Amino acid sequence: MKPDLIHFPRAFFNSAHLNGENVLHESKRLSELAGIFGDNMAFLQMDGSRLVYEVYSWAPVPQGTEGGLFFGLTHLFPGVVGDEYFMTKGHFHAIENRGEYYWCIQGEGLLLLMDKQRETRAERMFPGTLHYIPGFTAHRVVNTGSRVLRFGACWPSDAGYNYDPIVADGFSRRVKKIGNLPVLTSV
Ligand code: PAN
Ligand code: ZN
Repeated sequence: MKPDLIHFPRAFFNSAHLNGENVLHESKRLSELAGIFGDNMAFLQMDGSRLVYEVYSWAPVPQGTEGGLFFGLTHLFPGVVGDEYFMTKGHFHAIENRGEYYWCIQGEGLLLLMDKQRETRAERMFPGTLHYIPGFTAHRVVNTGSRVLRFGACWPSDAGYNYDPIVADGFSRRVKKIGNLPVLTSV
């Protein structure tokens, strides 16, 4: 007998969930984001166990495989540290020329994109927006709304992460809540 050629799917995705074999779940709490926000006094007064974001990522091939793709779903919670909105840590890719797609599923925010010359621009995110992140570009998402911001991502399986330049120097712009509105400020 021939083996069955019709397989059950290996992963499942909808706007709020990503499940399947080899789906990793990571939680990022405030205490793990020390040094990322501008107002350290405000940071130290907050509960470090507060959840800032969760990432589900599906690795159908081993990390580092050339030619494969990874898929992710991030839930970024609303909040501020001082007057700065909650945001992801942000990174360049370890193989710097690797690009990525993000798309917004729920909520509202800004995608910060910083090139190697530290020029930062932002793209508005709201349900249905699709964002192409070119290589050599650090990327960070900021939740400027009052609901959970959910976004999808797809990136090469050999891209990796380089957080070091962000931990050392941050982005060249911050997103602050000023008069209840998001403002892109220079640092
Ligand atoms: C995303 C991010 C995810 C969390 O999957 O890793 O949104 O952001 P940080 O990694 O900056 O904490 C991605 O960009 N992968 O390449
Ligand atoms: Zn990335």
